[in-house]
Amino acid sequence: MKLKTILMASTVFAFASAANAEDKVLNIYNWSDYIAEDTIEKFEKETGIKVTYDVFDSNEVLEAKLLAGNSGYDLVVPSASFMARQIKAGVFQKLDKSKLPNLANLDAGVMGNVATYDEGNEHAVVYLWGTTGIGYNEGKVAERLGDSAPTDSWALIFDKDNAAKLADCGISVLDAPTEMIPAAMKYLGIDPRSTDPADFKKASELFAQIKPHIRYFHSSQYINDLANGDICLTVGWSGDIFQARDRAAEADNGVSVAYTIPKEGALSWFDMLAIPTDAKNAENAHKFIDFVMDAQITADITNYVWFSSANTPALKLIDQEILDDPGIFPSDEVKAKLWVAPVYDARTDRAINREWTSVKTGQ
Ligand code: SPD
Repeated sequence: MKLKTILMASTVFAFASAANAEDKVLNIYNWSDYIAEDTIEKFEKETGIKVTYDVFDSNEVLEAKLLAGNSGYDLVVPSASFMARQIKAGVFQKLDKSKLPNLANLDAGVMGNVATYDEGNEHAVVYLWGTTGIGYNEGKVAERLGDSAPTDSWALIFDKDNAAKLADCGISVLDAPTEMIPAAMKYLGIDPRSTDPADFKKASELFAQIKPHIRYFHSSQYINDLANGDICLTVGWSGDIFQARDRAAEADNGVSVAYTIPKEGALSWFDMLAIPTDAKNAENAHKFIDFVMDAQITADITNYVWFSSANTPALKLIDQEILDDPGIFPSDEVKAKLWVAPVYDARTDRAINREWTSVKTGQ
């Protein structure tokens, strides 16, 4: 073989290897504290795909990246109500279900519920679901409000006298307008799914009363703060509060954390695995989706992050303590009081965000 031919052949080979190396990557953008500690490692070992894993703690942040385009992510995890309008904006590609044999593991009822956000479940599958409720430090709340503290009610935070008494031990709320404003509406007896800006206003007026007692608005810091006793009350996501309880128990620091789904009702939500239209590694994203829909992998995730799974065979592999906890797998009676988020159109989204900004800035 002539030297030129050999050189050309080796160049082609080098290019092919480089392309293959590039193909073996996957860029994931997921919620913080939302995966087992060994999930990524196991996936990389099984597939040889190298994962870059970034985290966020707000649907709004994820949405801004997706709508700007070229996020660089191959797999993201929007909540279903946000995903619905992102699908309309053309942000996600349809899934190739022939590459997802483990789809059969997902509960048909839950997939039916999320089909109201994604007709035919064409663009996404359920990752985990949960509720937005109240986490609190049992000792500090009892010290300040006594044994009859309304720990089963939104009154624990939205009653301004209660909030005032708990202010010194620290109150935080999620920085999530489409969750906090409806929770306040529910406490006021207004339909939490209402999209009437006048109802948002009533909720923001209620928040104005307790605002002086709120230490901060943040959607992930509360896990450690609750575990360490640095705050005593938070509105947060179910599994996060249980993680705080777990961290406190591990630290053996005398902090006892509890989670309550208020008796008035609470938001239940579904976080979805979806592939952006401009994903460069969609094939690998499909492999990851199928990997986490494996019963053992998804059970390992729930056993670590304490959020609920919609994977039927995984239920046999989830710790009994988690299955039996009504804060994670609520009874039918409690489920009947949960609401799911409406899809806010651009106008109502602006209105709810405006009220939230006014709550946070006091203007
Ligand atoms: N730490 C993980 C929290 C995941 C919460 N998902 C948010 C759902 C909001 N509707």
